[in-house]
Amino acid sequence: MKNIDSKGHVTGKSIYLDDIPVRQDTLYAAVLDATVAHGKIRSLKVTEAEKYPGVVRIFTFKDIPGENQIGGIIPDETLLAEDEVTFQGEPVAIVVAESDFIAREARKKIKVSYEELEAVTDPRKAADKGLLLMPPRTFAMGDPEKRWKDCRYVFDGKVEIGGQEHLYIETQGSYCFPLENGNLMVYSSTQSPTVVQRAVAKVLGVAMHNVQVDVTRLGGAFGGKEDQATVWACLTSLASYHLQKPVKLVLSRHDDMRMTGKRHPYSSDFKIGLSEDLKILAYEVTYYQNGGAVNDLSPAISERTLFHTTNSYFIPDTKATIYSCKTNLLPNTAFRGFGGPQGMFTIESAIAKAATELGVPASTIQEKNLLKENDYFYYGQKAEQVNIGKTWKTAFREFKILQKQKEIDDFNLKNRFVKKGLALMPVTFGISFTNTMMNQTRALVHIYTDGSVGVSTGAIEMGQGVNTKMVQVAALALGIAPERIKIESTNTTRVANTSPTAASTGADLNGQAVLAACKVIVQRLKKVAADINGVKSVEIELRNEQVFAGGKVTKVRWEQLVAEACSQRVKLSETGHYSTPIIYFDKEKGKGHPFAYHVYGTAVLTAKVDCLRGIYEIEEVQIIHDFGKSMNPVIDTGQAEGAVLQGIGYMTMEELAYDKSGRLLSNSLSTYKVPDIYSLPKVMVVKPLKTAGHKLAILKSKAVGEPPLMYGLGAYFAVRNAIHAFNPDFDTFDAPLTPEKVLMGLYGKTGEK
Ligand code: LUZ
Ligand code: MOS
Repeated sequence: MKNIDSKGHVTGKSIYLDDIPVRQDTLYAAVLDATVAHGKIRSLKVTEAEKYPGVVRIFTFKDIPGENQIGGIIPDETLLAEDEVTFQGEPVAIVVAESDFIAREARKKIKVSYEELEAVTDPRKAADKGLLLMPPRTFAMGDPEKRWKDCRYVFDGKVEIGGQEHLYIETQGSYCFPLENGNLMVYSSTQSPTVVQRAVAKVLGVAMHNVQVDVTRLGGAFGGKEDQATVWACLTSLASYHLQKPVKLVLSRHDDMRMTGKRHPYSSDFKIGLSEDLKILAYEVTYYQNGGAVNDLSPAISERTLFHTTNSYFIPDTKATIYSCKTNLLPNTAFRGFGGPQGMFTIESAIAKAATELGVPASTIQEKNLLKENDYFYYGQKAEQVNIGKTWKTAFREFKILQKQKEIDDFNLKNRFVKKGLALMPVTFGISFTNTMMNQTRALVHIYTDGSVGVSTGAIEMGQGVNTKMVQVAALALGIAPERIKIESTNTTRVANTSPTAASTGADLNGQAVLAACKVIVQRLKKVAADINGVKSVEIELRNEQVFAGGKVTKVRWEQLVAEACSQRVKLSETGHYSTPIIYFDKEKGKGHPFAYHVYGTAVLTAKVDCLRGIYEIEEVQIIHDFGKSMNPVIDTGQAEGAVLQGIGYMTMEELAYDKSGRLLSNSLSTYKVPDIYSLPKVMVVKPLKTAGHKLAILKSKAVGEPPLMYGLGAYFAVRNAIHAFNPDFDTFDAPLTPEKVLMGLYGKTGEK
């Protein structure tokens, strides 16, 4: 089935936050943000800005009627700075005016003077100073300390991996207006309506039921709107609450890039030990996560880094420790993969280092250590229905990897100034929120008297096609045509206490809730149909919009059945609730069964490097991916391809630059390069692994949002291997591997920070 949003998107008719028709008297907000990364606010003068024609009012923390606190996991984040700022881009005040333009102009007239304090931007320096967002955490199985002596080979090293800007097409925003009796309507560009609802209620000092949050769809999010949509919703709510007028705030691209957190950069130390026959016996890693100024989602992201420390490998003795470091950068946040990529990049670097030192292809070590059925993940979960080996073997066969490697070796022998490299990237990603409690959701299904259907869920459509999948689920469960089903906006008054649409779980969780609701309604309708036909309910089937009795089609069609049920006063609405079974996790011990299942896959990537100029190309990306039994191959393949390209961008060209004072230099599209159509590899193949799917995946169709991003990590190693063919001394793990770093890597042992 085609994505139900395709037509709206290509004709420009889809409604995003900025397209919501504004009400009369709407006012516009602009946010004044801190210009120093760390400092005391000595004075804040708004008089001149207030006098600017068209300005209605300027708000600071003093205007907050409830709590000046929006921290989600840990309450350490003010909505508006009080006497100190801890990152550049931190909201200090908001200007509300008759137009967007006026608000932005007046913002320039506000005078803030700061007493600058020392800014820390490096996570290791922060850790040295004891600046941590939370106590360090360790997961372990066995004890590497006791294993090094058994290892034939031991290598250690340091790994740097940069952050990443989300660059969703739709910037962040919120539109808010007062309803009667002190209630508030909040449109927000959020992945987490409930997080927004809770924060607005807290900031205003009202109950959650006073705040209605609604989301039609997002123009991309990638994790950037899991926690960081909250600020803008709270700010417009604050203004709207005081002024009793509609208030709109849509960030300009520049404001968005300057004021929102990104993927966490990490700096890590690893030690890896192997046996004579290249089994990895022990692995120890310490991560220094650059968390930025406040926690935001860092605790959960650190946890997922620990979970994905061994990627697709079984390593009997593993110990991983993470320091979540408090620096004066923007609060880093969720980004597709959620800490997983940083963990996986580190183990892949360790393997690449060992391979180079031992003079074997990395794939030899990778292959020998792939996770097998009934192995244990080092966090205690037994590995079941393991597909990593299958995807690996299938990739070798289908993509003729041995032959490809030989062609590359021949090419490198024949060409002095152009070199090629190949890398394999196996991926194993756990599906479920690592916080067990979040794995729940609800849906609300109405059958209207004409037989049309309205479905509400907690899922946010952000381009990933979750609404299309919900239509498919409901159509299948009710036995009717997809055209009869409408997916409503995501609204906290229809579906309450939602988890964010995140962790790749949107379709799984919400789909199960839709199924549950539909099943109850179907039972009721079957009873009505059974009475009409004088048979038992169990003999009735609803499919193709028709009632079947004892396997034979009857004269009763769907809409007649619905009309009859209604005349019999049968309830045609239902809610469904779903919470993932099986999963649990003991956070103290670091052991449990946190994931419903894992997604597996293997990618092979090839790169070509121009050794005179340092420019490169990712030539081919070929993937065997475990979609389970995909319920929508068009959507799922699109997700996989987009994710891979986003991963390649992360590894090769997207470079966040901060100056020493903590100011983001790469704060616009002219200074931050993302992949475009020309970055698309000449060959991009995503083939599904043939498998029956997993019973905890919706309709056996596995979650697809995040796992394929990590195939992109292979781009680093493909380019690295090409550089190696030219300069065997190149030995640094420092992503992204930009053309500048490639050029320097070709001509020396550089790249080290
Ligand atoms: N968000 C979250 C996530 O709150 N918990 C998670 O485990 C997670 N995983 C991936 C992406 N977002
Ligand atoms: Mo997320 S990184 O919001 O799934």
